[in-house]
This record gives sequence, C-alpha cells and structure tokens, in this order.
Amino acid sequence: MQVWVEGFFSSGSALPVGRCLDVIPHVTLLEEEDINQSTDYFSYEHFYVIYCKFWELDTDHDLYIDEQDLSKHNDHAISSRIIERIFSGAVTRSRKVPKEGKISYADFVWFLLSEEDKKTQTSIEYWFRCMDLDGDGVLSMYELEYFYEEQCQKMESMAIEPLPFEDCLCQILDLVKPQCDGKITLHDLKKSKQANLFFDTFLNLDKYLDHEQKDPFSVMRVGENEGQELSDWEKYAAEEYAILVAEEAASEQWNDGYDAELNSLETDIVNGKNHATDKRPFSDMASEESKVDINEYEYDYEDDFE
Ligand SMILES: [Ca+2]
Ligand SMILES: [Ca+2]
Repeated sequence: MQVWVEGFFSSGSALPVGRCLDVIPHVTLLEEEDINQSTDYFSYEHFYVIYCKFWELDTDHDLYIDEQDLSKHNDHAISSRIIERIFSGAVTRSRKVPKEGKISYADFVWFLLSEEDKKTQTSIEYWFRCMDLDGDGVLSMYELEYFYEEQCQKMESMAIEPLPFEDCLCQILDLVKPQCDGKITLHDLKKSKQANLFFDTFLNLDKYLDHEQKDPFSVMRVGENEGQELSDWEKYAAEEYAILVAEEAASEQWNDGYDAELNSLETDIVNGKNHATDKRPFSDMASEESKVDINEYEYDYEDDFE
C-alpha cells in the first residue's frame, strides 16, 4: 500500500485538502475492497491524515518540506535539535544529507508514524539514530544532556521549573535499566517497553509534560495490555481523522450558507430591497469550527452592498 501512496505523490499530483475525500476512495477501491478494515498498512483514513498533515506544512505545495516547515508540526512541539538531526541525513531514506535541506513526503510518513507511536520497533530505531550524535550505536550521557538542555530552556521560557539533568537521568535509567552503566543501547530501549516516555523526555516537550501529569501507576501499566488495544498510531489517526472530517463538513456548511446568502442578496438587489435595515447576523450561519473571519465578511458585505 505504501508503494502506491508514494507513487501517487511522486507523480507530482497536488490536491487541495478538500479534494482528497473525493479522489482517494476510487484509488483505494482499485486495491482492495475492505482496505479500511486492515491496520497492517495504511488505510484510507491513515493516508488522509498523513496527507493533510503534510499539506499544512508544505505551504508552497512542491511536495518537499524544509527544516522550518517541519518545526511547525504540532505547534513547535518537537525540539529544534532533533529536527536538525532529521535534516542531517541521520534518518532519511537514502542515508544521505537531504538535497537542498528538504525532505520528501515519504520521509515525512516515516517521521509522523515515528512521532505518533514511539513504541514500535521502527520508531525506536528512528529516534535512536537521531539521538546517537556520534553514530557509535549507544546513547551516552552527553547525548542525553544535549537534547535535555533544549527541553530545559523551553520549560524555563514557559515559567516551568525543569528537573535538574541529574534527577532526570536517575528517572530515565530507572525506566530503561540499561545493561551497561552510562550507555543506553537500542536493545535496552526495545526491552524496556517505555521507549515513548524515554524519547518524549528528550524531544517532545508537550508529550513529556503530559506524561509527567499522569498517574505513575498508569504509566507503569503501559505494555501490560500490549496487542489488545489500538496502537498509539491508530488512536492518533482516528482522532485526527474525526477532526479533519468535522472541519471539512463545517467549511462545506459555511460555504453553502455563504452561497445562499449571496444569492438572496442578489435577488433582493434586483428587487430594490434595502439591506442596511434587515441584515441577518452572519454568525448565525458559521459553526464554531469555521475558520472564516466573520468580521472580514461583514466588512466586505457592507462595502459591496450598501
Ligand atoms: Ca514545500
Ligand atoms: Ca552515541
């Protein structure tokens, strides 16, 4: 499935977000009838979420994003030192430094899956490579400190007192229980079943703070029910898909209302009716999710029709 997704984009197709819903089902049907039921590879919902997330960042829509674009993901939640590592070639598919400092849609797929589900083998390898600055196959204390330093700076700027690195390190070593002192290996992280907590501590402040606020016993239970419930990625994709569909519906509803309003104005103008006295508040029509600036509409309305 991933093959056609990549092929679809490498052909240079560029669809506005709203069009994805119309086009993709037809492509999906060509592949397999009940493809949405499978979670072994991308379902249509997963594809739609990834593509919309990419579209938001790829503002010039050339199907490539640079460091600055990626840093905007999830409202700058990912540390800039990690973003820098992603663009250094540590995790790009070709293992070369990305051309002109940009990564492709395919690289973004790898990034997003890793970011939203840090418990899978692939994502543990992804973030491990990012954090292994000297590429010696272990995470040493200086590497952890390098990434933690930026988290501390961010917390201080938010008036949150960060845990000193030494204390954070104690917690982390307790969590991961590395076989060798002072060195964390890929094997240690995979075995610990806590890789998501480990990586979020060093690269995603929002998620780190979320973990910190949770009941420690619920954190300890992570991994106990493994395989019995939806993965983090599936939960994320389902939530984001619901939001995107709701936004789409709200925007369509708004547009329909907008068209109806304009049509009625046109009719009234033809009939010589005065709109200054019977103007209907436009806020009646816009839903809460609508991103349209109502004030702007009011301004245009008066300009055009009074
Ligand atoms: Ca771009
Ligand atoms: Ca290292």
